[in-house]
Amino acid sequence: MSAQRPEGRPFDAPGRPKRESSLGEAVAKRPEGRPFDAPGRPKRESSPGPLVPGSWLGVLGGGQLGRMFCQAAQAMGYRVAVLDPDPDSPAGTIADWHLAAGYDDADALRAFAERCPAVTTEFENVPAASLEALAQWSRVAPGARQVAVAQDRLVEKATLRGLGVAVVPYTEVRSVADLDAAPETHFPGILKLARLGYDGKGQARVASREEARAAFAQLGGKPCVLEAFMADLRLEVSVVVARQADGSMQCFPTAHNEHREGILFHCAVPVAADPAIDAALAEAQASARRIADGLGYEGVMCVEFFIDGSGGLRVNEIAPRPHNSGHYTIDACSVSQFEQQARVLAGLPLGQPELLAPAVMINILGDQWFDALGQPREPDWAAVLAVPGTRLHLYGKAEPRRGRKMGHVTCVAADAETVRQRAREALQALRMEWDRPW
Ligand code: AIR
Repeated sequence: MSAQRPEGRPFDAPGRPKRESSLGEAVAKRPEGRPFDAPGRPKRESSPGPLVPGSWLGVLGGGQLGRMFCQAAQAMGYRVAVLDPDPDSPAGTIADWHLAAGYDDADALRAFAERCPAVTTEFENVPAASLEALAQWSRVAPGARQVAVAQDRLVEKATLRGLGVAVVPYTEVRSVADLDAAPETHFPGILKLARLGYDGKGQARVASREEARAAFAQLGGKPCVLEAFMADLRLEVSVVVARQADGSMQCFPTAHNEHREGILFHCAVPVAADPAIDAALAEAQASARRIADGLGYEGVMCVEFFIDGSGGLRVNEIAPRPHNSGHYTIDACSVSQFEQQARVLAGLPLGQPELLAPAVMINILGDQWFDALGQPREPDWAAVLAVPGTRLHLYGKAEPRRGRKMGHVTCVAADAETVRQRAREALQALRMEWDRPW
C-alpha cells in the first residue's frame, strides 16, 4: 500500500488545470466523465492508499464542528487547514493553517486544494459549486451532489422519498397559490425556508393557512416547505452514520434529542428502553444506512427522525456533516464522530463505535452569559466542573448571543439513573432550567 506525500500534492503537478480567475469558470472547466459520484463504486479507481499522518486535511467552515474535527484530526497526527472568512473563527484559531477567505473565492479554493489532498465541510451552507471546484483537484467528502441534497429541503424530501424512506407530510410552497392549495391536514404546521436555515432560523410555526401566508411573506416569499405539525410526536431521535469510499458503513448509537425553540437542548444515549418504540429505533439505524448508501455518501452524516405515538418512524432532516446530537461520542464512545470524519478523509478504516457509558450532552447557549435582568455574567464553570463525570467543551466564540451555541457539557456515568442525576446537577450549575421530567 503506497502512501501519499504528507505535504499533499505538489503544487505544479503536470496536467493540473491552470489557476482559474473565477469560481464560475472553475466549475465550468471541471473535467467531464469523472466517476466520482457513482454510488456503490469506489471513488478513486487508482487509490494511492491512506493519507499518512502529517498530511493536510481541509475543512470548509470554521465553526465548532470544524473545531472539533481539527482536534480529532490533530490528535491523530494530521495537519488541518480551515477555510472560513471569519479571521477569529473557532476552528480557524486552532487550525494548522487558517485561510480567511470567502467560500466562493476561486483563488482561495485553488490554494486550499493545492495544500489539501482531501477536503470536507462542517456547514451545509457552503456553496455546492465550491465543493465542485475543489473536486477538480482534491478528494471532497461529502461531495457536492450529496451536500446539495441537504441544502434544499424540497430536494431533500423528494430524494428521501425516492429512496423509500418516510418523511413528514409536506407541501412544496413556491407561491401563495401553493399555500392556498395545501391540504387542510398540513395545518397546523411549520413553514421552513427550503434553503439556508439552521438551528431554528428561517422557520415559523403556523396555526392556520392565514398565518402561513403571513409567515411566507415574512420569509421573503422564497421557496419553503410546509410540514404538517406532528400532534402525536413521541420522541425525536438521530443517528450519525459514517460511510467510506469503499461502501463500508458504521452507525453510532441512536440518540434521544430534546429541543427548545428549535435548538437542541439535550441529548441522551442510550434511548430508554420502551417496547413501543424498540422496532422504530432499530429501523432508524437501517434507514440511516439506506440513505447513506442510496446517496453514495462519503463522510459523516446525521439523520434526524420523529417517532410518533404508534411507533411510526419518519425522517425529519439530514445533515451532511457531524451533528450536535453526536457530540456525546467524544466522551462516551470508542471513536468520536469527528475522528470518524478524519478517518473517512484520510482513507482509513472506519472505527467501530461502542458506547462506553450512558451519556447526556447539554448545549450551552449564549443565553447563559446574561442574568435574568439581561446583565452580562460569566457562567460558573467551577460549579459545572465539580459535577462528577462531566466534561466541558467551549468553542472559543468571542461573542455570546442568545440562541448561539457556545459550548456543551457531556455527563457520563456507569448507569442511566446516575447520568441523569449528574445532568440535573450540571444544569443547576449552569443555571439552566429543564421543565420536562427525565
Ligand atoms: N453548524 C452547522 N450547521 C448547524 C450548526 N450548528 C455549526 C457549524 C457552523 C457553526 O455552527 O460548526 O460553522 C456556526 O455557528 P454560529 O454560532 O457562528 O452561527
